[in-house]
Amino acid sequence: MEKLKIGVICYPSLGGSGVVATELGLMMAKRGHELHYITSSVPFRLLEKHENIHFHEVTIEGYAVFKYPPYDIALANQIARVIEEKDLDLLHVHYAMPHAVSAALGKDMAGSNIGVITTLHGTDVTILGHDDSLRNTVRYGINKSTIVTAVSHSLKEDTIRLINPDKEIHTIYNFIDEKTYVPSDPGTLKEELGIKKEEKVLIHISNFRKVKNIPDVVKSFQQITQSIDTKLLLVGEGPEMENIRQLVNDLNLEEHVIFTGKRNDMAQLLAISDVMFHLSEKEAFGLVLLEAMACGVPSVATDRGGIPEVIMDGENGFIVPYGDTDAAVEKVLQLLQNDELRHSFIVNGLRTVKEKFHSANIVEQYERLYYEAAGKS
Ligand code: GMT
Repeated sequence: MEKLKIGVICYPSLGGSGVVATELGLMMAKRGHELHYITSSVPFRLLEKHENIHFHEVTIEGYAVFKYPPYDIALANQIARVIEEKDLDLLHVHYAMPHAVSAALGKDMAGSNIGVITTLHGTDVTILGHDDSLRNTVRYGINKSTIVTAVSHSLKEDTIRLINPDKEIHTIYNFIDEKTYVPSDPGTLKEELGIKKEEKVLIHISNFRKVKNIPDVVKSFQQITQSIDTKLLLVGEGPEMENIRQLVNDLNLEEHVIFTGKRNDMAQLLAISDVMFHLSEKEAFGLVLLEAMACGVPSVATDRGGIPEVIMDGENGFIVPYGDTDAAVEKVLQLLQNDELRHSFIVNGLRTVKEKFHSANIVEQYERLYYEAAGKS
């Protein structure tokens, strides 16, 4: 089949959607397609040079006349330029706002009729779809797309309920790079982080936003650490960081909670962890839960959004009702106190990663849509 020239628009550093956009691009590039990232900065995994991957930075001057720099317009301008100069076959837009709207404008500016695939990742619908001032714009961006995908059935249903777009929505699950996310030898990381060999480790990885509901993680952990010698690793950073630090201090947990900040050695951090702990209010998929599963770490997570599509309750992890910290404590303790149970969850989880979320299978689903959007199927 003819190889395609694909423009990719994403947030290079905002959590899972940027990771998925980058990993998908790397896998498409390996299949011989030419990828053109049109973003505000180079996504982390693309900092080193890769064959078939190119980067077109979106820059914007801070003119005094603007209260807010018009990034969406600068992005549309760059999209139009790249469509023309590189003769793109299609655009793949990750996260609807403002990317799907900028893509529609850029395409129009270039006088082009190339296909646009928009992948919905979560908060572009579940938060922005509740905002009266943005809902119509999200719907406009979706309706202007040639093909729309969502990262879980739950997000597809939320989109229909909140946005009611004219377009059909295809569910394509997220995936992970199976070479990076594998059970591995923890080496000396536990000691380096000041954790005793016999201590158990709970891990939470996120961008510290309100929807991640980290206060429930910390409050539950306080009870857990009273029963079992445990450390809590809080990995990442974000707007809620100071509030969480304050809560940790108020609960006198400073000795037990380790704030690692942003890290690039996720597989190693997971290698020293016993349970992944996520009590989100909203979560369209929960990429970190899949990363943990692939590294042999079962999760205790809430019944929200797409989480139950990743975690099968009682099989490869535990699902607890959102806000029910007693249930969360009970399930974590079960996993920490019962090695046999934890082991069976690990085995089932590794099977889930292979059977339900295998990258080759997911990448093929996207590739089929790429050819369809490019009119070359
Ligand atoms: O909320 C985040 O963590 C960021 C956001 C993003 O744009 O990366 O995450 C969303 O997309 C991820 C990748 O598809 C999903 O794994 C997350 O569940 C989703 N976050 C929410 O829905 C809150």
